Amino acid sequence: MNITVFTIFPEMFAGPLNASILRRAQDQGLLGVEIVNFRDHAVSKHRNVDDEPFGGGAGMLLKPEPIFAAFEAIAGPKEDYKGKVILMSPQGVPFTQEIAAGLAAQQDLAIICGHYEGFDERIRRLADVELSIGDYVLTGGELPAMVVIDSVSRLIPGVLGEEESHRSDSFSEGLLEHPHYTRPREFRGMTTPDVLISGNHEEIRRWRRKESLRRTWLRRRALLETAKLTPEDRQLLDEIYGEEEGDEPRFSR
Ligand code: 4F9
Repeated sequence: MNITVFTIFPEMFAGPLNASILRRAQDQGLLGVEIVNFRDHAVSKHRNVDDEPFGGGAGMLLKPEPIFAAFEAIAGPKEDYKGKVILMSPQGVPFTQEIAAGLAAQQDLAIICGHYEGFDERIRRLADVELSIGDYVLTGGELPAMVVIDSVSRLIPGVLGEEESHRSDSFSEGLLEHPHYTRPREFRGMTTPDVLISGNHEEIRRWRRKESLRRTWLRRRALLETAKLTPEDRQLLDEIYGEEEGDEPRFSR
């Protein structure tokens, strides 16, 4: 996959792209990332990328020309671009694992990062999809773009190793993960559940599924309404309702 990012802060991307799995994916030729500074495509004398809003008001807005010029110089006319163009914005569709999986099937992605107090409305015409990573305001779309790059890249076949990819992730099943334990078996008086030491793989599987359901019930109840639940899951949930009776959800929304 090739990802082209349009930003006025290219230096922000160096850290995340040069560590760990994303670095390895690029070295293996599975992922290519091109960071384009759209200030380089500004034509005005001072290479302005922002201007005052028509109608007045505080703050500056990103101008359309540098972003359109940068996109067309790198990717060609929008009509001919084969990939998906993503605009990071707090007004976008909430980004989910399902959207990440859809994007991972693309050969090319372009990501436009807004900055400052906002952007000219006409910039939206370049985008196929506008994505938000959550309901908080950031200084710009750069960190959200890196979140999208990270979550999409790890879904490209071959990017995760055997071991890494066999883990069932939180959300890919629509549930939170069960608790995990490693050595030492006892740490500062805190013990590991006996079932995990038992060697009984069927009991371990059932315990993990139940604790995954319990975590989801206690922390993110709404996820259970959309999760794919088997008859066994419903039975496990009945046990959990009994065990957790009267408990207010901890960390729930
Ligand atoms: C973008 C916040 C995507 C959340 C961009 C300020 C943003 C954002 N998700 N906030 N610029």
